[in-house]
Order: sequence, then structure tokens, then C-alpha cells
Amino acid sequence: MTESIEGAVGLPVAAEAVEAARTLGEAGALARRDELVPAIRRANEQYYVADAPALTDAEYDRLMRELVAIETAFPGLVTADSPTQRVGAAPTGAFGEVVHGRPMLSLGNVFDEDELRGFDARVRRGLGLAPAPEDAPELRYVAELKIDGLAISLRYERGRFVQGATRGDGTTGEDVTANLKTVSVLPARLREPVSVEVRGEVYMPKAEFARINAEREEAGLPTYANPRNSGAGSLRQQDARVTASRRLSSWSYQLIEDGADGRPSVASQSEALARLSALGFPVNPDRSESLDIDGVIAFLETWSEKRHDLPYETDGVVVKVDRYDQQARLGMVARAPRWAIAYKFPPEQVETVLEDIVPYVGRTGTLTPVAHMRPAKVAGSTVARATLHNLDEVRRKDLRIGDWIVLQKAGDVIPEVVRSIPERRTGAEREFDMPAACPVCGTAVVRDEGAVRHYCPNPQCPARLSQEFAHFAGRGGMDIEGAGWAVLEQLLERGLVRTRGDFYRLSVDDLESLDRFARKSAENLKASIDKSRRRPLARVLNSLGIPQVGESTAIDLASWVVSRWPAEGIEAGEWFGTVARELPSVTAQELREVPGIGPVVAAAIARYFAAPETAAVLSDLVDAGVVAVPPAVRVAPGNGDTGPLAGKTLVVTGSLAGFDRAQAEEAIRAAGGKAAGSVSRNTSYLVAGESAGSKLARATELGVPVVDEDGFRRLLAGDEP
Ligand code: 3BA
Repeated sequence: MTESIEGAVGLPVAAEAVEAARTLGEAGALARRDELVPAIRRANEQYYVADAPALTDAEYDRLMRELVAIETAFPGLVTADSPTQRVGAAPTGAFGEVVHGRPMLSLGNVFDEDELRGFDARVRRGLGLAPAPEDAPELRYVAELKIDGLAISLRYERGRFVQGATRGDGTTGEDVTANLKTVSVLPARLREPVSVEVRGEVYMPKAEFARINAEREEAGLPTYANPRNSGAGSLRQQDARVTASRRLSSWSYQLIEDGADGRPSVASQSEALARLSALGFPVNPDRSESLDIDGVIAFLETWSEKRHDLPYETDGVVVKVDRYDQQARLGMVARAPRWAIAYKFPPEQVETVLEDIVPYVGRTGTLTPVAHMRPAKVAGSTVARATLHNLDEVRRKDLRIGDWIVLQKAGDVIPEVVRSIPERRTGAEREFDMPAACPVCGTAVVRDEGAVRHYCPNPQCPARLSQEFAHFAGRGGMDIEGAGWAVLEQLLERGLVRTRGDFYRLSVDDLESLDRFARKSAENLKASIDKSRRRPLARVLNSLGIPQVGESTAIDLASWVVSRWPAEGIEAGEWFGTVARELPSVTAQELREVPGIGPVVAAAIARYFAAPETAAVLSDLVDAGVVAVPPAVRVAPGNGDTGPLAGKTLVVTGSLAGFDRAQAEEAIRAAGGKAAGSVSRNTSYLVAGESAGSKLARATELGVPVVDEDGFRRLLAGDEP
């Protein structure tokens, strides 16, 4: 076992590492320090500011440990601004600052069982306990899964949520109250009117990460490296509606209650977790209490495999001394408690054979090289395909067909080829090149000057059309239920659908002519097509597949459109007709008014709208009777008796994608309606989002009309739900 000593800067460091640093000599140590410091600083900035870390946790930790060793061996080399003296980078200034009442600490890391036993030994020594007795009732640990999310702090006053902040540099975080209100699992009110501060982790579920990345990749936006970055990016949005459209979740793990109320009500971490749960906070049930160090090790062994089945990402286990009195005796070193440690799971990488590289044609014509591999089990599932993004990436990673390669999953979800293993080459491997002609339609492939992407320029390429139309009809777009791949392919092949508008011109007879379609199924599909004719403008815009525009930009764009071409007093269909006629002449300059849209995206959108094909697409949709419902406009609040919801009382329940509770209620009031908290006979509508519960049951019982989010938007816009 490596012996840990307390380093010069208070962080634990292996005695051997300090020895190794000494052998460098002062000059050598100085030179090495000057390499390490900028590398760590860069990684810090990227981790906290750009939400895109360049180093893995283990690499980061290795550099940090080496620096601590050098500074311990040569204390004269420690500078006040060394990365060992602080945690993380400063906030970017985009949000208000929150100074934490008590600093938010950081956790030391261990990477294997030996290091974990070293932690146990330090704890025992610190408490004056015997090394490792058979039964150790005097020292108990709590083991929690380490959520790979974003640490946050939540303040409640008399049971009400008043402020939420990110951890930031531990001393000062960012005020993200509005964004945290959209995290539906976090209580707005507690079950008791207490004043407490609660800390925990906000995270993005794996499925949501995969959904958002698929959407971003399609829209030509940079993808997030993992759910942590994607969660951080979502929480640090200027517009809370964007945060709301990303379904974030949270686990709470720390209770601080020595505010105005006096003494803490609990004496241990295990009691704190139970209390948090009783107050209404989400507390991860996958934890274990009352463990000795062997029990902790058994816990990590269990979860090192099982974690892949969880809906969220966990990158390790946090081990905490249970009793508060013992925690207090152990105290802290630098900014980390001596009574807690994070064990990090080893990264899961496997080796397999790259059998082929195959170019696929995507919705925008981009040719994406895809790795076809010998199926390999990694991070809980079998993987045979992985995107290689573009030719530059294939070259950068030096991948050849036939190579042995290292495979891992980014964010535990997306398969990723890390690198080739050149040592295992036999000479039979082949270089990959992009084809000169589109593999689907044969058109000459283009690569623009200075760009990385190769693409098929033929807008009629069947590969492009089928994916464009699938996106149009898909869940983020017009959401035509029942129009899956099999149906779509037939519609295109038979020439029944040549334009997007053609979907809306299909007759029941047309649909009945499809393979495996009976009268009834044809009627059902026809009904779902008709139902999809009215969609919120943001959805309609998203369905078009505008380059650089994903779901959240589409929401921003829709709000801008309605402010530019007001919808009041105009029937929605007529309004969309006007918008469709006007959009082709918007300039990049005008689009810069849209909050959150930068020059590159503005130019891409303007270019898209200016194209003659776009004007044709829009007028075709209008002609086919598609109606884009304008987003709710904010009229002066408090006018009470005018507006589309005048005289109506609405109750909101469950979670909505585009509004948090407060926003939904504000929208109701802005539209002249009354927002109530409980369902009665006087309720005009119940707006039921996802996981609606007892209010939905009550409304059904009383015969109160129930509307979903789309219906709600229509009501706000003055239409029938
Ligand atoms: N427990 C992260 N810190 C954690 C309260 C201490 C702590 C964490 C933890 C310091 C997780 C450092 C940031 C911080 C609140 C400071 C956890 C997790 N406990 N389960 C011991 O799941 N990621 N992170 N958070 N204070």
C-alpha cells in the first residue's frame, strides 16, 4: 500500500511521489511545474467554463498529484495562484453571483481498493482507532453513488425555495434559481416550513443526453461529450425555457440547517439523508449505510457493473464517515474534508477489430464514416457501430480498416473509437478514403474549401429525402404518430409523398394501398396526420431541419418571429401564411436580435431561408393547410379581463417541457386567465403534463376538460385546445 502524507498544500500525496519529485532537483521541478500549471489551468477552465473538459478525471488527477508532489518536495515553488491553492475556475459573469454561506468543498479521489484502504487507515488514525478490527462498530461509513453531474446548493426559507446556485469555485457560485425551478424533481415547497440549505447534484439522464446529442448532430451543432457537460450547459442557459426543455433531474445529499433555526436536527449523514427524504427532496435509494471498509468495497464491486443499468451516469462512489461528531474531529485538509473520499470507477475500454469503415449519407447530405466493428461488450452493452464523425477524425486517430482499436462509451452511452493500436498491425490493414460519388445517388461528393465535411450536394438524393422527411414527421417535428420508417419508405418509393405538404394530401385510399395496411389502420394514420396539422411554431421550425437549429434555438426563433409579426387578432392559419411569406427575406442582421443566436448561426439561418427551395417548402406547407400556432405572447400582466383566457380558471399539473410551473401560471395570467392550485367544478381546464397524478384523477372524476401541453399552447394562442 502506498503511504499517504499530507502535502505542502494540504492535499494528500503519496510519499513515493514526493521522493520522485525530489530526484528532479529544484531546476527540473521548476521546469516541470511550468508545464503542469498551464495544463491544469486549461483543464480547469474547460471543465467549469466551457463545459467541455479536455482531460479525463484520471489524467487531471495525475497532473494535480504530480504538482502537489513537486510543491511538497520544493515548498519554495508554491505560488499563491497555483491550481493547488484553489478549486476550479471563476464564474463567467453571465449570472448573478452567490457567495456560499459555507464554502462548498471538493472531494479527494482514490482510484483503487488499496488507496481506499489508505483512506480508511487515515480516518482511523485521525480518530485514534485501532487499524482494522474484525467488527468495527465505532466507525461506520455511508456509501453513495457518485453522480456525474453538477454540484448545486438550494436555499429554502420557511419551506419555500428562494435561491439556487452552482458550486462555482466553491466560495462563489452562479445564481441559477430560475433554471433550477424547472427541475421538476426539486420541491418548490417543503413538507415542513423550515429554513435549510440543501446541496446535491443536478444531472442529465442518459436517455435525455442521447436525445439531445442526436438532435444536435442532425442540426450540425457540436455535440456534448457526456451527460455532465450537457447537464452543465443546460443549467447555465440564459433562458430558463431552454433548461426546461432539457429534462434535468437531481439527487440531494447534504443538509445544512444551522441557519436561523438553531441546532441541526440530525447527528449523522444517514439521518440527514432520511430527513432530506422526509422533507420532500429526491434522495438516491441506491446507497448503503452502516458499512465498514470491507462493506464499502463490496458496494463498489456491486455497482461497478450494475451502474450501466441506471438511467443516469455515475462515475464512482462517495464514501463518508457517518457520524457528525467524528466528521468534526477529522476536519479538513485544504478544501477537502478528511472524512469523505470519492472512489472513481476505472474507465471501461475494450479492444476490438475495426472490420470496415462505411460512409453514410445523412439528412443534410453529410457523408459520415461509420466504424463497423467486431461486436464487443463495453459499459454494459454490445457495440458494433460507432460514428467516426468525418475524414479528418479518421486520419487524426490513424484508423485503418482491419486495425485493432480501443473502444469506449462517451458518457456511458455513445460508443466512441478512442484510437488504433498500431503495434498490432499485420500489414494487411487498408487506409480509408471518402468515395468520390455519393453511395446512394452517385452524385459527385463535394468538400468545401477549408471545411471538414464531405457531402452529397443533390437535394433530391433519396438518402437525404427520406431522413429529412423522417425528421419532419418525427417526434421533434410534426409528430405524426404511426409514420415510422417502413411507412415512410413506401410513401417515398411509390411517389405518394414528394414534398412535406404531400403528407397532408394523402387520402385514406392512398394509405390503404400500402403494404400491411387495412382500412382501419389507414384511417388511423389519416387521423394522426390530420391531428399533426396544427403544431406550435417552434415545432414546425424544428421540423424543417434548418442547419444549426435544434429544439432550443427553434423555441427562441419562434418567440422572435411572433414579436416581429404579431399574431393578435389574426387567425393562426392566416398568421402562418404571412410568416411563411416573410421569412425568406429575413437577414442575418435581423436574426442577431434573437437572444442566444450568434453570427454564425444567424448567417446559416438567413442562408437557409433565402434559398428558393425554402420558399417552396414553406408555401407548400401553407398550401397543404399546415398551421403553425404562435407561441404565447406576453401582454401586460394584470389586465385580468381581456385576453384569450379571460374568465377562465386553469390548473397546471405534472411537468411540461416548455414551461416550469411559474412560467405556465404567468402565461395563464398574461392571457387574462386565472391560475388555481387545485381542481374544482369551477376549473375550466386542467393542463396535464408528464406524470400528472391525483389532480388528473380529480379532473376526470369531475368532468373537467383536460388538455396536454400542445392544447395549452393553443388555448394561450386563443384557439380551441
Ligand atoms: N456526495 C458529491 N461533496 C458529495 C459534502 C461533501 C460532498 C461532493 C459530493 C463535501 C455526488 C463536492 C462538491 C460539493 C456539496 C460540496 C455525493 C456527490 N459529498 N454523493 C462530502 O454524488 N456527486 N461533491 N457538494 N458540497
